Amino acid sequence: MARHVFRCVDGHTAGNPVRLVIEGGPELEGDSMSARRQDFMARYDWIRTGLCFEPRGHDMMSGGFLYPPTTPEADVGILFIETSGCLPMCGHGTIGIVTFALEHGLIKPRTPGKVIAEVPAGVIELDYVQDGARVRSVRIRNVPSYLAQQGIRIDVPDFGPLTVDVAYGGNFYAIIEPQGAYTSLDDLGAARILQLSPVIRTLVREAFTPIHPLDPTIRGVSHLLWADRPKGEGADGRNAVFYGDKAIDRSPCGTGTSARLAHLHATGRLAVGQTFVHESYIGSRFIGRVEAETEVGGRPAIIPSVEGSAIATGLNEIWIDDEDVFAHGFQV
Ligand code: PYC
Repeated sequence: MARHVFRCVDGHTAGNPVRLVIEGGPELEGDSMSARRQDFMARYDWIRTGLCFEPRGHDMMSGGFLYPPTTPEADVGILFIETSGCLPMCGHGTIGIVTFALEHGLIKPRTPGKVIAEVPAGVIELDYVQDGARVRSVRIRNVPSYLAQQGIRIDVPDFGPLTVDVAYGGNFYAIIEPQGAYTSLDDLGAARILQLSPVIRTLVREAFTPIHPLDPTIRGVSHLLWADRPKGEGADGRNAVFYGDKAIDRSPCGTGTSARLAHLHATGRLAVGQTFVHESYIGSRFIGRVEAETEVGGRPAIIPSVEGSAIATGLNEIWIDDEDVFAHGFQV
């Protein structure tokens, strides 16, 4: 019998789960976090499904592992896992992982208040505010984000036509703004979002395959962002981000917010220096900002930043036992 033991700090960022594995992660091969992501997917995906799917996880489960970075400028390397796969970048995950790692002394930043992290999508800078043992907030200066395609027309059965844009913020997002049969998130409701989103994602995938110009392993629309007008006071926009097969992000989604900032900037609706307070489906918030203009592979892009906070909910020792018929998890 083999029992694989994973010691984790569990918690959440703005309501969405973060499971940071602090012991038990596999050794990975590769000379970058992107190459290690490929190695993890090829040899250890059972760890992701075992930790994220039922019975140890649930539809929204998300988390990651810490690794020594492969580049000397970084303090830490991060590998993300989620029900939808092994993401190039995860914003709510980064905020949670860095918060819990700092609180447990697992990252030793060279400059207090700053962490440089190498993630599969690139190198990101994080500013954090610590108050005693608690990390109060983390601001991610994210990878260059850009509008990849505008005006993709699809016809959604039992719903009607939609025109969607695709933007990159660490993952590729199909962004759906209110139009036609989509009047607002509240009119649509969670059950209908979960029913329509996989159908829409398939239609968008049939129409367009984005490929990152600098890292072709990052390709394809993985997530949907239903954009909406703000609901709460002081917010600038609201969203429901769909991922995996059945998840609506409980946080405003860090990479989704980055993609949305790039989308709004590219369409002349958000200037450099402007902030954008983004509300999640449950009303939690991230503060986004367009930090600078840049380019990626010759395309106009922005550097977005996203600020939020996370809280640990407990330590969790999780066993994956080879004799368990559900060792690698299941989805219904
Ligand atoms: O915060 O970037 C994010 C994210 C991706 C998927 C779920 N959350």
